[in-house]
Amino acid sequence: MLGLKLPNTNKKFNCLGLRTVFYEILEILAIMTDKHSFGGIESKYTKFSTASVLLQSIPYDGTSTWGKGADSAFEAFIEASENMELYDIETDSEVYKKGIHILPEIDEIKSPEKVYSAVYNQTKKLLETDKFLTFLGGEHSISIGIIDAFKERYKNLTVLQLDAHADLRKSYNGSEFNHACAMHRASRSTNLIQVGIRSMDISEKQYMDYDKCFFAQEILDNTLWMDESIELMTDAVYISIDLDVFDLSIMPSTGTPEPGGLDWNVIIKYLRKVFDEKRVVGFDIVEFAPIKELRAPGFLISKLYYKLLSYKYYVEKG
Ligand SMILES: [Mn+2]
Repeated sequence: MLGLKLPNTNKKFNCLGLRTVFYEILEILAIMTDKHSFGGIESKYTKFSTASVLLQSIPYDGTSTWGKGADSAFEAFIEASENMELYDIETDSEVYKKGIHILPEIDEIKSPEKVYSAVYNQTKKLLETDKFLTFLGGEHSISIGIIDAFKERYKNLTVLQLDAHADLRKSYNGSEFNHACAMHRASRSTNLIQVGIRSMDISEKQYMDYDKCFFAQEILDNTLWMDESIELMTDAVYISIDLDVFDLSIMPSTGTPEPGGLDWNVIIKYLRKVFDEKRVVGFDIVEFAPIKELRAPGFLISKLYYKLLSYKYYVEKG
């Protein structure tokens, strides 16, 4: 057997087993970046060629106003996932067997504009694979390039934004690609549904569609909003989850935490309904800024990620 011993790893890489040079390069990059695997799953479930799910890390943290740290999110997320049970009670499934491949991270950081282009171009390429695309930030500005690529692929795209902040500013600190503008473009060119909002600037009112915005204070004491918001969605839904949608008591590790947020069980119940009734075409989870010595938020995020995959493959109807 031909084997290639790579630096800094004990893993033997078998060059004969892979179908194309493209796949080989991706596998080599994955081993060399030594990111472990999501959930510590065996290598037979992490190969690009056979995985149903692609996980793209975009650690960009350049425009965060404070609470920097979204750039160390991926490592903390993966570390927590390695200690998580991989059997999901609710769906009676082990979705990791669909295969989860971690792509080399997008490491562009020069400017918000350059990050936007890098993310947009990479997402365009990934959309050609027909695999299920998932993204982990990084700050919320990374969603702009992703959504621009998705809306070209899926006409009539709904973007479901779970967030404490409206993120509708046209530009901020001199850039349209600032995290405070994460949903401005989506609000102009997609069917944007906003859930959990409890903080915004008065200048954002002009861009907000109040019929499609479900403010936190209006949804905390009832569940009517779940069906109401889903009725407003087109069939193809891209989900963008800013972790500050959760209450800060359970998710303090974000760039700009806000009190009065949503509970884990409420968000999970809602997301399950969305997967049950719509076709979710991809999602991102952003604004994780790990706090040293505080491990619970990493577990929440890895569980959230895994729940979304379980719903995709075991709740969504063909
Ligand atoms: Mn936010």
